[in-house]
Amino acid sequence: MIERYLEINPEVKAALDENKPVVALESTIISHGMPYPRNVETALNVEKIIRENGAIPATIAILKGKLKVGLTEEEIEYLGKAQEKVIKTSRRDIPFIVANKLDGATTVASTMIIAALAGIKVFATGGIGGVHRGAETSFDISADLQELAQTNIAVVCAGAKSILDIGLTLEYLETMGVPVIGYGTEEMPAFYTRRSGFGVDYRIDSPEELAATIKTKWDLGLKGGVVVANPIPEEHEIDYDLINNAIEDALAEADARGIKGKESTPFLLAKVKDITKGDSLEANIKLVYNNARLGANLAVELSKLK
Ligand code: PSU
Ligand code: MN
Repeated sequence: MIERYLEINPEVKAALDENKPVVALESTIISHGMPYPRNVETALNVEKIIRENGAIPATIAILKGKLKVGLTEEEIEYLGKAQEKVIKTSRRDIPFIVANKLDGATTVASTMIIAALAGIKVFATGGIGGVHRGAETSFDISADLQELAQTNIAVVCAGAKSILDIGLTLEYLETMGVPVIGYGTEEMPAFYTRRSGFGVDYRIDSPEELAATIKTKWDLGLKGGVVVANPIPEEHEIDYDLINNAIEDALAEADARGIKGKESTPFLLAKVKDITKGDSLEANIKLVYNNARLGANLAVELSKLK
């Protein structure tokens, strides 16, 4: 039944059939997370980095209603150019986009769903969605968190951005039983910065140990994902106060303009980029590369375990 909807490209399919390492990648980061043409350049470089590290990349999107696992360069270019014309697609949007044969850029939540349908275990991205600041009145909590609670995928990210309430995001993940692992750190990274002031649940220092822990979770039937929080490399970090001031300004503007719901994250990202004169975009690109590397290493180690 699912075959009717799912289209896995031959290279990814062969890799999965042979239990070779595959890393899933999302497409909202391409169409809604970065400006053209840096988005396309980044997406292609990420695929290259994954290959250089011994795994096969599988960028995921919905095109003409098909759940696509593994995109061509032309398809990535299309998503990057179309930007907001492609619909940001989270869990709730999938049936509408598919039934109407539309194009959708997949968020962390929907990329996890499609990756799991294909049999992929590792997914690398920039940052996950989370509990937004002021969620006690707005109720704005990303569907990414519920997905992490139920779908068996390890998500390698650079933590959660401080456009979110990092403390509440961690509380939510704890309630949902989602382990948050700091890669080489005891502190939850905050995307642009290595520090956030919040601790992680466990620190792990190698891809081998990471793979062993994740495999154990699933062997035990403990359903759901794992957050692998990989701090941005020091040399690419943005100054803590500088980025937090930019975020405060962006949040104030979003509030004044009544931006909410699914527009919130893309708006804040673009605003922070403008305020930092592009520095936040450079950091964003570098941390995604760093996550692609770790994602590939993790997929390689997982594929070795029986
Ligand atoms: N964080 C980023 N860049 C992004 C996103 C998050 O730094 O592009 C995207 C991801 O696709 C994530 C989504 O899943 O935003 C979360 O959106 P929402 O809060 O509406 O669920
Ligand atoms: Mn939201």
